Amino acid sequence: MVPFQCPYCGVGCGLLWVEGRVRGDKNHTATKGELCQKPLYYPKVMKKGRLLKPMFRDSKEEPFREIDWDTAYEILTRKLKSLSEEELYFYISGQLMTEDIYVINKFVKGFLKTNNIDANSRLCMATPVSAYKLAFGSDGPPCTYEDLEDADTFVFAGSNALWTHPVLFKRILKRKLEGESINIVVIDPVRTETAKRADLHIQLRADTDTVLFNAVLYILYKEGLINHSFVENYVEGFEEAIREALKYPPELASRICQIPEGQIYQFAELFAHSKKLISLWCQGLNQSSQGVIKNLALINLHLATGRLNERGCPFALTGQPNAMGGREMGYLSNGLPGYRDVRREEDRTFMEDFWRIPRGSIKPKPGHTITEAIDLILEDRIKLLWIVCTNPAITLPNLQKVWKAFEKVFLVVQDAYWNDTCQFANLLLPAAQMGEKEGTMTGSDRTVSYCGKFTEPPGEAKPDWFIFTELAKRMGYGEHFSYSSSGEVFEELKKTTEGRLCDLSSLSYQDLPRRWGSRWLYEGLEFPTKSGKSKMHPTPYNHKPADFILITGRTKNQWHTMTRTGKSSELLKGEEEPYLLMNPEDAHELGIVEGDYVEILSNRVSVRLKVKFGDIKRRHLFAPFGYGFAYECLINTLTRDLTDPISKEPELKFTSVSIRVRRFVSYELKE
Ligand SMILES: Nc1nc2c(c(=O)[nH]1)N[C@H]1C(S)=C(S)[C@@H](COP(=O)(O)OP(=O)(O)OC[C@H]3O[C@@H](n4cnc5c(=O)[nH]c(N)nc54)[C@H](O)[C@@H]3O)O[C@H]1N2
Ligand SMILES: Nc1nc2c(c(=O)[nH]1)N[C@H]1C(S)=C(S)[C@@H](COP(=O)(O)OP(=O)(O)OC[C@H]3O[C@@H](n4cnc5c(=O)[nH]c(N)nc54)[C@H](O)[C@@H]3O)O[C@H]1N2
Ligand code: SF4
Ligand SMILES: [Mo]
Repeated sequence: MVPFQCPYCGVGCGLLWVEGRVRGDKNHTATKGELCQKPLYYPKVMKKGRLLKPMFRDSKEEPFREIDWDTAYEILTRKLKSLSEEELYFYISGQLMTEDIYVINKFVKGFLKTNNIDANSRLCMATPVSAYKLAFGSDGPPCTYEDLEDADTFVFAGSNALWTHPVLFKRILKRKLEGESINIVVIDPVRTETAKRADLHIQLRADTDTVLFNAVLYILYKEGLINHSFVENYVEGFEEAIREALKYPPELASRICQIPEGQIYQFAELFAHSKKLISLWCQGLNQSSQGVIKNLALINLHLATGRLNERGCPFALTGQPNAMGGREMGYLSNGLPGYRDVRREEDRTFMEDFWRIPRGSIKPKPGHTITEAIDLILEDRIKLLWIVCTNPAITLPNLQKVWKAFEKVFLVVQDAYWNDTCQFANLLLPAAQMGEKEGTMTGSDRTVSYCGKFTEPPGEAKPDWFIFTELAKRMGYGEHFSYSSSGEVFEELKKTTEGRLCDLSSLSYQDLPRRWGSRWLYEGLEFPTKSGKSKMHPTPYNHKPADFILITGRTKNQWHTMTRTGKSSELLKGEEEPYLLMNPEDAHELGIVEGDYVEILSNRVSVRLKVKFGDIKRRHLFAPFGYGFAYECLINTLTRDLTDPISKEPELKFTSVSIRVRRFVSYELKE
């Protein structure tokens, strides 16, 4: 029996490997044995379609040839030494273990001396990270799962949690079905399976959440429902935020959001009078060019009503299983371990001394983000791109541009499976995955879990941290990377967090799972900001016109690009084909019937999709994005690489598209 954390979503369910089967771990403190379907089929797909040996080709026209690990390290050493640090770029993932992330980050920021490293969290959690830091001074989630047990109101904003965080949503639903008086609000342009379980579904126009939240603040202010003593003692920026909110009276907001005015009052009522209100939000609020503003507008409501700790919490749902661990290790282009930042001198010198490297080694300027890096490759300024544990040939926006960059750059792909990005690579490195290596991951509520090894990796696959350690040795940094196990990496990395908000220093593999921080991160209502207070922000709205709005997102049983879940016939059942969800009235106007194939156009390209009717707001369309080259359906050829100005997170949830119906009939002319 070996414990591990589920390799899929950020709920972070504690699981057990028992004789080749997966079970929930009843002793896991955060998730208590609960699990959904996805990990049950993990044993079946673990060894299907794996990368087994390092492979190389000089030119992308040639076929790959198998090489041994020594040759792979030689190629890499030569390459890394021949290029300047600004010509290198690393793109990693929230699905790596904390040990992997720490070693890679140390190697890149400390020893290659470049901050050109980013993670797929840029497409995911970068927005709430920025918003949390602006509002509270740190991006640690303020509450924990225990708060789901005694709250009476839950607001799911831009989250299809029944599909995407199922164990968490069902925990709340269970209380409701057992007769407790609980309000669930869902804010989503689509009547999702989650929305169907809500008491109040606010089906607004996409991207107008800021208007809704401002209008609620307007009502709370006008009706004397602000918690003034909380605001006076613990909040800055109230006046400025109110001044902006007053531009959105409910009547106007109802027109912009295209929702009944009464719903805005109903929602405001819950903020005013619930016992305890938790807001849970995800990519519907994050993946927007106004994402940080949307997040802040929701956080404003919590601060204005004092809904923190015993009265509630703004709780951003983490997408990937270890995006939290990545944040602890500072894996974005500006981060350093222990919630540190390259822009702060004391943080750099701490890490330089800790890593025993000369002062001034770590660059003070954040590196480029992944979408910027794509442009820099095309400008010939970045020449080597090393991708670890992510499949960007499918998941980055504006794919035509991405593919062009991938064709041009010297590309290293380090993955467990042959994924869609591999076809662009020069060098393929086979990685061990969950269960084939040891390490830790942190779930959404800050619980750190131990992930044990229960099977050998296939072929010559190696743990990610080990691959970088071996390379570092060959680059001459051996004494700094002399780890002989992931446990040794953990013992080192935890010291970087001592005395920090995310203090892991007292944890050890033997006594996990354990949560860092107290139940409420800001229990004493002291915030790690300059003033010690939290902060409200003015949240202006910018309207975006669109013909049809294309929303992209997830399916119930598939994990992103389906490298694992897509290989299980059980999980694929009912999800064999991509689709386009459409409002039947829009369809009728265009002469489309269910089952028709239509073309969606944007960026001067089109994608062909089968129409499915559903309850989605008019002039909105929804399509899942994870179906790759094998399905000839590359949704991210349609999305643009426009990003939020603060978080640099791309706008994946709002693309103005048009629809073309093409029906072919051929008649045979007979003489
Ligand atoms: N089954 C499954 N679960 C997963 C994943 C998976 O691949 N498959 N991936 C994990 C990861 S990494 C992540 S980040 C999470 C994502 O989890 P979610 O964010 O819940 O999933 P999405 O389907 O991307 O989008 C959620 C909802 O946002 C809505 N939305 C779009 N635009 C707007 C808007 O402007 N306003 C509002 N209010 N709503 C809007 C969409 O209609 C959609 O229903 O899921 C995690 N869990
Ligand atoms: N249009 C659109 N695009 C989106 C989104 C959207 O909502 N709409 N959502 C975005 C979000 S939130 C996210 S998180 C991304 C996800 O996008 P990606 O991270 O690109 O997608 P995954 O399929 O999860 O890719 C994970 C890869 O890691 C590999 N892998 C698994 N375990 C290991 C391991 O231990 N080591 C190594 N080296 N490899 C391993 C898998 O085989 C797979 O190839 O997509 C983003 N893109
Ligand atoms: S809810 Fe998420 S973490 Fe839990 S078993 Fe399902 S996919 Fe895994
Ligand atoms: Mo994500």
